[in-house]
Amino acid sequence: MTTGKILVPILGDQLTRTLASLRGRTKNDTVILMMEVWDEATYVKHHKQKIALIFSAMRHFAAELEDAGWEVDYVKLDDPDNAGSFTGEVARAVERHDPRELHIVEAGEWRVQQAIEEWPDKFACEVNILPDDRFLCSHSEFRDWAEDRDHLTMEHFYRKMRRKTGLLMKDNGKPEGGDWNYDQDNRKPPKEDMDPPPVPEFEPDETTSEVIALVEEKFGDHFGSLDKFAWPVTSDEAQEAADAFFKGRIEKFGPYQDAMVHGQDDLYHSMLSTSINLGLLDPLELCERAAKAYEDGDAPINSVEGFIRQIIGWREYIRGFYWLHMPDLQSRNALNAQRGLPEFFWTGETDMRCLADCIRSTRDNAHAHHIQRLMVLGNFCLIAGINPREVQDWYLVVYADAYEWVELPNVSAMILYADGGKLATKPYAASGNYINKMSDYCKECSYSVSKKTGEGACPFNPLYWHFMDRHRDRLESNHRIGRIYSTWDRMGGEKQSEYLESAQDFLDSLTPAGKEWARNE
Ligand code: FAD
Ligand code: DLZ
Ligand code: SF4
Repeated sequence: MTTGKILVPILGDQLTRTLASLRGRTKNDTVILMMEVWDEATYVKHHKQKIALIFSAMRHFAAELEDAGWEVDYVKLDDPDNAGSFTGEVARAVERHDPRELHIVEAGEWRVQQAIEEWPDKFACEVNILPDDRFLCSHSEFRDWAEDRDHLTMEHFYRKMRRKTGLLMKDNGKPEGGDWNYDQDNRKPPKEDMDPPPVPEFEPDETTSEVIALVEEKFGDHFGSLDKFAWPVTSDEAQEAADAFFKGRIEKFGPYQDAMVHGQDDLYHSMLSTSINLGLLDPLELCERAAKAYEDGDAPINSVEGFIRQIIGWREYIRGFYWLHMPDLQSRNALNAQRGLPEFFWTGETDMRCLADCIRSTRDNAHAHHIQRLMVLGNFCLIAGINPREVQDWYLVVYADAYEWVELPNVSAMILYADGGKLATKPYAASGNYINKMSDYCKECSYSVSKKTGEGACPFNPLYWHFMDRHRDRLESNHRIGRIYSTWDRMGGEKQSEYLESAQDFLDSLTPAGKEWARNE
């Protein structure tokens, strides 16, 4: 019989003071374990800002817990005895502390959860794996909802979450404003004189600066730049970032959600995903604040509803979808896309101005906003037929908010249709016309968006038809997209050949990237 304390490992994306494993614990009976481990930092070659953000936020969180009187055993990456993995570090901690029990909140990622589920057999103490109740919808609730449904329509799930939370709901059970969804008001193209207030930037303090130096030293060959590191790394800073959003940007969040402007990386987006995913901000509290902004007349319903839908709708749905379809989701390739990811995704060196701008923002900020991820980068990968595994790796590496539970469904199912259509009712394929409508990219691009084929034509134009043509068997019967084939047929053989040859010439000109960018293989 051990007389030890309770060991509470806290993972890098569990930085929440009310975490289930901390609730109800007493300070004199608990040892908190936090670990910077080589395996997590290198299973893909994460953007340097992503590693710096996670390590800095972890170190700040540990310091806050210590200040509050908790015993924290913090293992740094360069500790010479560091075992390099969560399991190895927990084994060392079990030896050091001889705990009577170990309490851990389930992991966000399937890969890590598999390792944790082996702990009860590996360690002598009792291991308690607790649900992550920072999410509104548990795994079993999502499974129950998904059961017997042919199609997992997000809108239906979202309405269930609206009823469950009461957000934007009237006493009579009807949605506030009369509609569940105000997307029709939220597709405004950018205006010339848009001037969103700046997103707060957080100057690296001593802890962050130390971590930045560590990342430069150990992960110097990883993608991305640390020069503009300005992420919130504590819950106070994250609150400040949220305050700025609710004060200056939520009002126009809705209408300009899908707009893109060259060189303007944030527009009216909240820029809160890194803080939400780390656990520094409570997603439900943010939604309650948004609902209050509507009640107080500070923001219109279309902006507030749009923001709430992204969080209690999309974010929760994506997580449920991930756990429902793992591990198969990782290897799905319904459209049999086999082309390698082009090298320019890592260098940004392309004449396509839209892609170059999105990749620049990604490299400099470890961020690109939703419509850039979906309709520029994602749309390109879809219609160019890039292999899903390479696209998944890229998205997981490059964004500071990327964890597999949220990245993988967005990439595999939302942008690539690699799951065969369980999430999206149709592939999000678009020609240059869409990008031209929603951005100012095309005006100064060296390609011409109005030119459909041949020299100088926007590559999205022929690629779109090449995609439609090569997947005709699968897509023609899809009621949301099938009608497009009558347009294609009306073009006639000569025009069709021009499209297909232009697309093929472009695809043949692409240089594939080496695997070493994403993985240590
Ligand atoms: P806002 O535009 O202000 O939206 C508010 C919040 O809604 C976000 O902070 C986020 O928490 C949530 N949200 C919005 N859309 C989604 C979505 N599709 N899935 C889950 N949550 C959503 N988000 C991540 O957090 N991590 C990822 O790795 C990630 N990968 C993506 C990959 C692709 C291909 C696509 C299309 C989207 C991805 N997203 C991901 C969703 C979305 O792009 C980001 O959450 C958003 O850009 C973050 O910026 P923001 O905080 O300013 O978001
Ligand atoms: C992403 C990441 C990185 C780069 N490093 C660490 C780490 O060293 N220690 C840690 O606790 N967490 C890290 N993380 C976040 C984890 O990958 C994340 O907690 C799991 O993926 C959740 O399943
Ligand atoms: Fe992108 Fe085509 Fe527009 Fe150039 S013309 S910015 S490649 S959509």
